[in-house]
Amino acid sequence: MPVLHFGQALLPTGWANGVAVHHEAGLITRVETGLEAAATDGRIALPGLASLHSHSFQRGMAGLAERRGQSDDSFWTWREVMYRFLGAITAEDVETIAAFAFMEMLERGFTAVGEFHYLHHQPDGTPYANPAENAERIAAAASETGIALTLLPVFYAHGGFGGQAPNSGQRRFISDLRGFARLMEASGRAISGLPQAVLGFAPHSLRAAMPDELDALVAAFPTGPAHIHVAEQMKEVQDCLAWSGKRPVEWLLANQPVDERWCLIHATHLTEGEMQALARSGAVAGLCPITEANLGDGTFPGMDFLASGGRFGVGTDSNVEISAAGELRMLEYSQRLARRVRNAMSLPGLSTGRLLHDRALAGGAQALGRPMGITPGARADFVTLDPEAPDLAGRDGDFALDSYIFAGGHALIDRVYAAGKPVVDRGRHHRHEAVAEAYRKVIHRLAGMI
Ligand code: NGQ
Ligand code: ZN
Repeated sequence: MPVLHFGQALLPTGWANGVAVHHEAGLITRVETGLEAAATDGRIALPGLASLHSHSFQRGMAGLAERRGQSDDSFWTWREVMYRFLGAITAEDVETIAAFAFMEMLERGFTAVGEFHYLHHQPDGTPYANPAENAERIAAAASETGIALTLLPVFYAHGGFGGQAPNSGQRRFISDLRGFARLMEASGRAISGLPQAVLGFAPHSLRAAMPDELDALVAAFPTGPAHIHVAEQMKEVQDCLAWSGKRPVEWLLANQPVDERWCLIHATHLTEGEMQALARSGAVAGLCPITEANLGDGTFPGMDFLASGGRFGVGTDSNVEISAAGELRMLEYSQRLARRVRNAMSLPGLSTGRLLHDRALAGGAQALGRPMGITPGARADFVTLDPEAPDLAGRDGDFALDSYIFAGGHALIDRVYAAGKPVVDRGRHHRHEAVAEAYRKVIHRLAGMI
């Protein structure tokens, strides 16, 4: 049975020295600790984290929406740019861009992704002959790069609260319940060749799915992860109040069986009562700190949510910047800035990096419906740090983890293993050149479309 040795590793029970991890068919079978230092190569191993929320195609427009328009720019004007960009993307492009985004995730601390996939149809809105055409492309990108895929096909039927008609920018997303059932079936086939892939489903938002449709979806798909965007923007809160008399998270908690299988993406704007009820539900708050900052969404009440026992994970969402350490750092800094304190997402005596990393690992695993961490049964996914990096000189354990998250970032990543195989060495994916070259060609063509 193959075995990997690490000088130090972060296990569910804490840091251990002299670690041997046995694995078979991509899964961890046994973890030994306390081995002689000479048996290991001194590297520090972390469990790979989940990017629990990604729209991989948006990686291709990173940097193209940072120019101020004629009126006040907002999330909604960014969305117009995004719709223009996706108008020109072919199925081949979907695969090329996803491969690049997944490769970067692996190079930067993520070994699993939740792809919130809504780009279902051709640019003019006509369905592909295969409803899972683009889902197959995403699965192929996961296969090429080695990332663990949780595919979340998105149900998107309306353009706004109360069943408003979709606009032309949304025509690639739209299905009714029957079309979505076909899409789910075909998506299951699309990922069937990928070991360890998971299928969930995702109503896009309360804007895009009506109450009776949500009920039908929950009845039709009773198991697996359920994700939804909610309460990201104040306009959404106001529109939801006007439509239903309730705020989005309040409405969802009152009208759907929100429990551990659910992941509420963003959940930025919460009253104290909503925040506590969300924490009690056991659902994961899917925070996307870098994207939320980029889009001007607002600040999630992280400190209070943590104190209430709430579960959270992180996602790279728009993929404007892909970095596991960066997401955790942005989350922490958003709280420091808003509350004017230090070590906000932490507990007395604990390392902040450690708390963020442990909680994001657990929340990400729950939201993606897969065991994660350096423990038997989980995929053999490891992110190792370069012990020679100046930022890590004389540091180990939580000081090394804090130095990675708050100082060196992903530049400290050395080798990354996915399902037991080394896919990144000295910070570079083994397919980096080919994946980047294909991406460069596509982006060159698409950049002219905005
Ligand atoms: C999305 N992204 O589906 O890509 C959304 C924007 C929307 C984020 N919410 C579109 N960050 O919510 O209508
Ligand atoms: Zn999103």
